[in-house]
Amino acid sequence: MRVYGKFCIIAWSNQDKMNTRRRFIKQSIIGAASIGAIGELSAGAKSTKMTKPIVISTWDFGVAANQDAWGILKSGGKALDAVERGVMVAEADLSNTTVGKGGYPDRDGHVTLDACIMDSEGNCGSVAAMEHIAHPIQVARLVMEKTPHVMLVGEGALQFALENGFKRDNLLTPPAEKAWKEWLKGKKYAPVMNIENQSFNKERLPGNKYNHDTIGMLALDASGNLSGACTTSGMAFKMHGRVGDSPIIGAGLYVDNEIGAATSTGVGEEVMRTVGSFLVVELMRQGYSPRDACREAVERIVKKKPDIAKDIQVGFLALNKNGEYGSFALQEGFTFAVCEAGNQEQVIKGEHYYK
Ligand code: SD4
Repeated sequence: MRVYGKFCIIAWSNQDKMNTRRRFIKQSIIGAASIGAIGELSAGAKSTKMTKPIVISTWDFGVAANQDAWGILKSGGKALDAVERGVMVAEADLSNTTVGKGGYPDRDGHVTLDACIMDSEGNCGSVAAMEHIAHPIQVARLVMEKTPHVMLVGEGALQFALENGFKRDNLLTPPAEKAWKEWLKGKKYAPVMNIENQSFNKERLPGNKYNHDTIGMLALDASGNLSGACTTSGMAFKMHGRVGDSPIIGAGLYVDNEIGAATSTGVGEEVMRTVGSFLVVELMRQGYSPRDACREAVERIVKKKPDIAKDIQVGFLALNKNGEYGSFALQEGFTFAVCEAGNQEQVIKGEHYYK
């Protein structure tokens, strides 16, 4: 149990003025490090003094993605450039059937990609249900930097990408097409994302190794600025036009440079219903540790939809301004990758709600 999360909340409720509150939270975070150091630390949580730069990302394939992000961070580069570069590794990996080219198509055979990015100044950009472009995260960044908008979808997102020099590509690889055709034989529309529970999955997605695994990446750079990125092909064999949480600012990703950043993976519908990543960041603002904030967001999902929650996976990952990180998931099996000075290839098992 993280002692300091609770400690902060109790004390915080006694503060009534905004400026006092702010000052207190800053003090709590500093205090948190020392209390955490003597308390018992949870798996998937960490409490230390300021750690920067640092980059963390969802799932074990985040290790390779973190390496590219680290290349930028270690030489003093910006968190924004690091997260964009990092998640592009997963987008380019053709063996990854849940992100970028090689991702499984929707039930009509279209590979539609979702991505978003957010920087330390509250700027953000997003694309959803976009076809034919292998690196949606780059298009999301362009939406952020070159348009007055936050989100472009479908045909409009594709048009914008092509107008800006992106190449049209066929994203449906032969293995993904094969898996889709296999799925078509059964044609059972019962999208469930819980790869970790293999026996549960076998019946619904025969022969399928991955039916989810978005990459969400959060980085704190040497200047102390946070950014995040999130990219996915979404739910395998979803309805055409279905969009999950991953490209939705506040659901799949949120960054507040005063406090911290959060991202999510798993069944997007439940994350959207609870505006999960925003919730995690707001909980950290109240003094929760990253791990406790993720846990509270998971519990919110359970409270709202207990019948759904028990059969699905959702995992949250969070990083605060001090470089402390934590995670929590509904089910066993969620992992995340951490890269920091002296320890660049860590894979950590997230704690989970259902035992
Ligand atoms: C979605 N959240 O489309 C994404 C999928 C995912 O791990 O994260 N899978 O709902």
